[in-house]
Amino acid sequence: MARFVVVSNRVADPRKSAAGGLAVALGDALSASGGLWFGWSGTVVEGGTPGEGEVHTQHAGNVTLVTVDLCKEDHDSYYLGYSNGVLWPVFHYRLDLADFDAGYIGGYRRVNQLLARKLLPLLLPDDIIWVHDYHLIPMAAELRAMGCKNRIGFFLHIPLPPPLILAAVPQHEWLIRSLFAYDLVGFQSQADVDHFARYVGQEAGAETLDTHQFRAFGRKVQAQAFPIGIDVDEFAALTHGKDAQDMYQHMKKEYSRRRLLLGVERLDYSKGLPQRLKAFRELLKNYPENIRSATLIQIASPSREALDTYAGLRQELESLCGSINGDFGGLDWMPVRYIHRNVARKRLPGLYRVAAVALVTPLRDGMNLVAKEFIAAQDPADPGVLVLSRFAGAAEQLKEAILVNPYDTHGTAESIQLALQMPLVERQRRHQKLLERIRSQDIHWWRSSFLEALAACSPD
Ligand code: GDG
Repeated sequence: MARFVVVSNRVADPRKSAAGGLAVALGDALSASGGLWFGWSGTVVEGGTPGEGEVHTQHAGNVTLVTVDLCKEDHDSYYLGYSNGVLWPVFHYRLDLADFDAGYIGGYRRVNQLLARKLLPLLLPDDIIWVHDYHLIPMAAELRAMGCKNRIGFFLHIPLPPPLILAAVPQHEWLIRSLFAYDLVGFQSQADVDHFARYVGQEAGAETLDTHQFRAFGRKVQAQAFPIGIDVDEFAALTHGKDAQDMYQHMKKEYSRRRLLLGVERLDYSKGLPQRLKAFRELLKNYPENIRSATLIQIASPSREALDTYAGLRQELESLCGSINGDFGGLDWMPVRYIHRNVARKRLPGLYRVAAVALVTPLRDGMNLVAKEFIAAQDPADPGVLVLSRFAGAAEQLKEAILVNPYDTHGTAESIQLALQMPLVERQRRHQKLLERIRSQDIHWWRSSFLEALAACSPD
């Protein structure tokens, strides 16, 4: 059995329960073959040399975790600058928020080269390599330039925008050319694959060899959708665990006379939080029967706080929550409970289960795992309702959710009202279908279908 190597910006210790479904699923695959997980250590070295970084090795069972430190200059240009100041906003269709500083690309290339240089000597000839996400798009090209002949796959966790949006990135051609150094490129949704196909057709004159295969830049690549899932059984077990049960009982008692609406995400502008709060305000205005009877709990866990756009968003949210609570709240009830903190993973399912409605309304999202976690945590006998943005990758699969356009404040408020009023039989019918869907394409399916497709790729 070939050894499995995962390369991602951050490396998680798969033995830690806080690691989350993706880390556990990759960890399972790594343990099965004995493998290597490689990436940035998370350490930023003040005053270090650009393009250099100390390597750390740890062993977790038969999995080796190898991480590399970054100096401040590399971290700022590779991580804050190019990855999260250019690629994240543009790939989420937010050209207005991109910071096209010409200096960032140098750091992005330098760190990809550094990581490739440190990884190369650790590789065995038969290793199968799986690279993750937008931080590392040129990783295979860098490895190939150093002589690596291994099979290499890539998965993009965020959306790929349409060609005319992608073309706003000054290095768009170089980025897409870099993808052709992989054997297999996986996307979250069919829409992303369609954007890739259109881009390579229009901008690179690619020849489509079959539904999934494209030839351009003198190389062949396979591009396919592999919608990421969750570990449904693990999440259901977590739901019945002590921490989640305690949370459930506590919230059930505290909100015995109210219906709970719930939002859970990293505080990120892709998640549509201001739009959601405005829709909730519209709900209270148009359907005053919800005053005193519906409460929105919004968890917005801190994320990328070193970037100005995130600090601005935080202020906007605090001000919106304040104005809704001021306009509609009373001494005995506040409409919004906004929590800018991380909630322990073991407690989250209890919160999902107590909610009558989950609001998952990103403006754009690669997949959105919160939508799937909410479904997995429900009581099938009395399930809550999922209100889901049509712009989340998950909307391609989760057709039985109430799909909304988050830019349409009035329409979203109407849909939330519909969700609050939905009869039990209809809730059960929808939940059953949704559960079937997240079960049939869970995280294990995602991992094995990607790896099978990668193993089946014919050498170029
Ligand atoms: C990227 C793509 C794609 C959130 N708040 C807390 C917390 N979370 C957990 C959720 C969920 C995860 O974080 C978020 O996953 P999402 O998929 O919703 O979003 P991103 O972080 O943007 O992830 C996305 C994903 O990659 C996978 O490919 O679906 O489209 O953007 O698991 O539960 N967890 C804890 N406390 C919190 O406060 N413990």
